[in-house]
Amino acid sequence: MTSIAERPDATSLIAMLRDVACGLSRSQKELPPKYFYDRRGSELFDAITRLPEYYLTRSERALLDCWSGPLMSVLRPAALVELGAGSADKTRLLLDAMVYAGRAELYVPIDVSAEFLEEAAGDLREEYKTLGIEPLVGDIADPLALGDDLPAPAVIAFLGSTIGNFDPPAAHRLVRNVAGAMRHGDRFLLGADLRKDARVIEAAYNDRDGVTAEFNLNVLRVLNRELGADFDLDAFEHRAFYDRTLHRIEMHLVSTHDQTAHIPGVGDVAFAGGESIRTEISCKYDHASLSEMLCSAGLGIDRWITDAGSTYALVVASRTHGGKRS
Ligand code: SAH
Ligand code: AVI
Repeated sequence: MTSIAERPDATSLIAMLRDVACGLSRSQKELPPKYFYDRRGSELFDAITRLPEYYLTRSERALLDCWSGPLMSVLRPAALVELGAGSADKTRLLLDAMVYAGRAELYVPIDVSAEFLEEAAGDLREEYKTLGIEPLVGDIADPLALGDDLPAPAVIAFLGSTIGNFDPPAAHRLVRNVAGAMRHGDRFLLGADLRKDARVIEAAYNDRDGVTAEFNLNVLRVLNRELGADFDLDAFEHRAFYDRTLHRIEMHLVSTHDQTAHIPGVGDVAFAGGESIRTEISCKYDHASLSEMLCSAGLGIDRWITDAGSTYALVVASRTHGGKRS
């Protein structure tokens, strides 16, 4: 991970080229969801969070509204590290409570969306003058490189149900990385969307205004701009459905007819009519599946907080044995 000023553009382009070549050569073509989030993709995601159908953000915000104060007054963290921070909008509830609790020194938002992160960090510096704000650009799937000088104790937050965008092995790896970076006294704060009526979930990813469809197509716009690809955005359609067995939404871009897209450095990629690219999964959890994942990473659940309808969960976890540094 790097500070914003030193982000490695050439390196990330090579990584993108590799991910795209690899993903589009599979029998089910795939693209990693992290490539949605250029500036426009991050803005579209923020628009999604305000849609009536997209209950996730509202549910998490309601929980944070109630629980940020009580949690922060007990944990009294000196640092808050946030994975996939985005606009850090809901994070302000945590930051306010953390400052009020009296020990706050540092906020470290981590995100792949460099430009958006830089702007969010600038706004936060204006709003929280007494707090250090040190954004890091990086892939949260990589091992967490938190400095030895990170003030203790720290809360590592992973909000928005972004854990759901990682398949189970990758989610397990990510949580193990978090656990590996935690010291005695640090806490992991995870927000996760819970399993529920499939119709409610499907509606959240098929909004009437087509914002999610635009967000989905944005990944092709990113490939066209960054890699010089020639995807015809009018020739792909948004599709999102809930897989009741795997407990996950799958988001696809479906080719409307036989076509070929050219990606310099990758070559020609042929699509049959009706063939799709899977652009995102969004896994939904329950208490058993979350505690199994946390437990296998050496974390135990301290608090399980959910709303009356069990729509969404906030989980506070800590290391069951020791920590990186006491
Ligand atoms: N936490 C915010 C934003 C969620 S959107 C909220 O709860 O509303 C997901 C965020 O994670 C985006 O800002 C996106 O850029 C970031 N993100 C997605 N995949 C990532 C990855 N692999 N590494 C780092 N950031 C990632
Ligand atoms: C960021 N992530 C948790 C969102 C989700 O719900 O999986 C991304 C998203 N995709 C479509 N709508 C929102």
